[in-house]
Amino acid sequence: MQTHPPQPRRVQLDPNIAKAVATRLARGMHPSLIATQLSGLGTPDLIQAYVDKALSDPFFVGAMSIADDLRKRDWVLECQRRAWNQQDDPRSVARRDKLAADTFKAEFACNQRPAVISGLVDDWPALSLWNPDYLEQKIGADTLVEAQKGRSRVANYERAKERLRSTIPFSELAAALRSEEASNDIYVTANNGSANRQAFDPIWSDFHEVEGYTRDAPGNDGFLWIGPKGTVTPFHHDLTNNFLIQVKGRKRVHMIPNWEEARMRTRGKIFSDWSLEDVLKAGPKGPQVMETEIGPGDALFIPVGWWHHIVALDESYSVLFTNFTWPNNFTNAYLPG
Ligand SMILES: O=C(O)CCC(=O)C(=O)O
Repeated sequence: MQTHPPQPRRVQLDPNIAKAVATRLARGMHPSLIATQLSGLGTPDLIQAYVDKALSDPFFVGAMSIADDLRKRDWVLECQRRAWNQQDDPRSVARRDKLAADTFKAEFACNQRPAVISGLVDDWPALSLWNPDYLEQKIGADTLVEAQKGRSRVANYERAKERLRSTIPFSELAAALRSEEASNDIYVTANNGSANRQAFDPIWSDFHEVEGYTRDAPGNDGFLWIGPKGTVTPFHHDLTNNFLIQVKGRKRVHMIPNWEEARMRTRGKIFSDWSLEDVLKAGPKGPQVMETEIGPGDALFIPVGWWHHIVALDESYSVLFTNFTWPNNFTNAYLPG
């Protein structure tokens, strides 16, 4: 007599149950635990029937092999997290003064560790010169500049940055800088860099490359972040190593290591759905957060892929470099072309 292998029980698929079962299977959860977790959606027999159906589908089984690979990679990242937490103070960002570039490269850049380095730009005229009156006089009150404007009206203002690009006379930015009131409404960001390069040319000689760290790179010789007290750059990561030099004012910085990717609620490739408040409340289930403050003359190294959230505590002027004297080409490993 011919025998047939048992056929999976036929079920009329409820897409919500199918999705709930499939995501748990892909995370490596045992079917009995899936049945317990999903008891609100159906009996253990019904949930088992969904499990059998998924595991007999070659498309699902193919996708599961990718899920297995990803779980292995998450384990590698989890090992980094645990090892990092064995430090005495895993929540603080290292500080160094006048660090030689090759020591910085070996200790921080190649190890992908964040750091604040002071004393590298003490000779920049910008440190003593930049304020709203000086900039207005050098750039011109009527000169048109590009800024992100209307940020306070849009919840996801960084994701909506293309829509919020606005052309304003420099005097409008200067007035916002002079205001005592904290505001996140107007901010000249790195994203406005190419549009503003010509208008800001008169202040470009107020700063220069950081010897040994960054190099002269035509078309990539710095980006400005200029805004009033109260600007907020929400959690995101960049696809390059960044060197954010604070010229004037203080900024509070929260950083999350790149090995926290799985906990980051990533949205739109580089943004996160976490607010600062929620991430600080999340405790050990959430990503681990580091905190520091930068002030005039500090250079903050933000390793590629590290999440950061930055609040200006004062009227603030920063210069961002990505043109290190060593390679900084990581983008095409994620976004080819
Ligand atoms: O200073 C800020 O507001 C944001 C800076 C930033 O995101 C960066 O340098 O990557």
